[in-house]
Amino acid sequence: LAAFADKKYKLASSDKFDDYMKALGVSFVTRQVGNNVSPVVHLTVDGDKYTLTSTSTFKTSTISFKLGEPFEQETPDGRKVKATIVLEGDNTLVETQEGAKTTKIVREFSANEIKMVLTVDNIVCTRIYKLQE
Ligand code: DKA
Repeated sequence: LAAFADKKYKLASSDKFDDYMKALGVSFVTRQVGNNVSPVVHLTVDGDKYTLTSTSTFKTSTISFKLGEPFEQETPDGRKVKATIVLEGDNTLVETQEGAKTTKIVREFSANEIKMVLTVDNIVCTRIYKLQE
């Protein structure tokens, strides 16, 4: 995963994100903002410590974690969840968020993009972040 660190990826496409947010009870106003911002994602790796930062005009949110170690996360819309992130293969981070609902967030890194797949209930949302040149 270190190969993808220190690069910036910007949201380029998003499918079913409004449905995903609705299923999580995100308010109308916050959904409008969420639907209209293109965050920039940035990963840093320091030994066994990973930091994922998402920056947008709405909010900057940062999570720091070690693989497989549960941590408290506040989502950009303000939910507090218990999260665990594991590495699958050598380029995919799989996050489980436990809160009022359980959410799975898969981030697959490749040379040109991060493919993010977010699942809650029966809703599968796909967001593609493209490498910023
Ligand atoms: C992303 O990082 C999406 C993360 C999902 C956050 C839940 C809802 C946020 C509402 C603004 O691309």
